Amino acid sequence: MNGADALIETFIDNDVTACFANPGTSEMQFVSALDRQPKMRPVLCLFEGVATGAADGYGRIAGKPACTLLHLGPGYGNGLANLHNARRAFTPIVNVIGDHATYHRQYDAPLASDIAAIAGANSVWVKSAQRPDEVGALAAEAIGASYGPPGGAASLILPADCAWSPANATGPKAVRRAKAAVDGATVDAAARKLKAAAKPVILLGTTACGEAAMAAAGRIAATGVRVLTDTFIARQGRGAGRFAPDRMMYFGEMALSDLAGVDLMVLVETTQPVAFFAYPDRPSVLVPEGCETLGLASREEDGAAALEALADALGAPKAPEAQPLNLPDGAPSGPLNPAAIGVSVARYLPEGAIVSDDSVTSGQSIINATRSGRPHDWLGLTGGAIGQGIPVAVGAAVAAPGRKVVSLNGDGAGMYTAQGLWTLAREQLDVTVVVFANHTYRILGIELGRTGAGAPGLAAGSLLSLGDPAIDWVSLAKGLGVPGRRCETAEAFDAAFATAMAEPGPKLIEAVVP
Ligand SMILES: Cc1ncc(C[n+]2csc(CCOP(=O)(O)OP(=O)(O)O)c2C)c(N)n1
Repeated sequence: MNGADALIETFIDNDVTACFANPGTSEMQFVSALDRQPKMRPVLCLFEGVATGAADGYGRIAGKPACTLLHLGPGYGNGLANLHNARRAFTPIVNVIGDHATYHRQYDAPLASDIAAIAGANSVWVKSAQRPDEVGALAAEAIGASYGPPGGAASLILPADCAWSPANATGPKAVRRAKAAVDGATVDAAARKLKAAAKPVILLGTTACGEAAMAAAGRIAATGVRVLTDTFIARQGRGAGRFAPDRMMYFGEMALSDLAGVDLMVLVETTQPVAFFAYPDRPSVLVPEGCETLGLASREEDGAAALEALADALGAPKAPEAQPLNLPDGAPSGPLNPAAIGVSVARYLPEGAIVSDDSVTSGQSIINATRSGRPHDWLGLTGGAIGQGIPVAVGAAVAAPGRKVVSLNGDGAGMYTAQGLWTLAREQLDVTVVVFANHTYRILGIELGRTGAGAPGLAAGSLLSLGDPAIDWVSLAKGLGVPGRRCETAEAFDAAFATAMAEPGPKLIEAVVP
């Protein structure tokens, strides 16, 4: 057994069984050790942003970490944006970052960099092995750290000599810390204040949107208290039979007008809401003036149990408020636009589907249309770094064979990590990729006005348009092994989406929208 074997054995002993990888020379021992441990599923990703996004999607669905395999600082750097999204989703992930052999570091070879510094800012835990014998123990530590609470990416730096030298031990079972219980006095105080408030709301953070928390929140909503979630949620069960909270609006002024008159905001596993960006003369903090904020549970605490206790303290009914099944009456027709696509998605999205959403301005129509659809899970863009729609779908599909995955992407967003299409084909994952081909960074056209930057001239417009040359998604997908179709009418999309939901395997639909 060498250090790489010890690492992989420790992963398997701790139920870490998927590895999203883009290897290099320093990771060759890890690659070769995979041949000796068939329980680890290696998934090749042709860009590290696909590997890290896939690990995020996997963790959100499986509720346990996958590992990534990344090549020194540059490999980690390529994967950073989707690790940033994972950090905001609190997803457990273990990054294995290969490094030069310990004795080679002093020579500052071309691929050398300060990996601990590069990874540190975005990791809940970062350590480098110094000896092969400690690799297993460090792996167990990393797994434990990735679970939090709250969860996140732990980064284990693996020097090549620690991987290739003999190792005498694998690591132990990882220690998982439980969420702390919220004390009864805090729950009682929240109940008293909610009863006394004229217009209270409860705001759920991304880690307080699991099944138990949502059911408890749905009970509280049945007493007349409005429940909202943060704008982007890592994983939210939606559709028929589920409680459907509102969500904080994306644009600050809309959020504040939506919250007008609110005098109490109870925070559950989140912090005070703030605007995504600052704008001249607009507020950063999205708490109405005069509104009191009250923390019920922090992210380290058990918000679901606290909500349950709060529901009891408020005398809420046992049954949560829930959505009925309400599907569209008929097929959409005419010009293709996000609203028509929403109708088709709601018509055919099967029960148990997973939606990976990176659809930017096209998304709201699909979110609205599927609110009363068949039960499904929605994976949102928690960190605002676009380019996760295809990678997160890769990981979700690996985590949940047998569930249909739909990946919704702006055409701008999709181009960050289009390499993920190849992994969909290679692994024959049951993922339908929809690309909203509006041939522009539409949101940035809106933001140009909102930031007071004025109307775009020729130069500014050239940084927002994707139309020249127009991206041919069907050819791109074909080149990467995924069959694709271009749809220009509502009827064509409806038919293509129906087929994609009925047949297994990867598919791409280029939806030409305004
Ligand atoms: C990693 C990263 N780079 C850049 C941005 C800035 N950004 C936000 S939205 C956007 C364009 C989105 O365009 P598209 O996906 O086509 O969606 P549309 O706005 O047209 O709906 C860009 C570049 C970002 N959020 N994240």
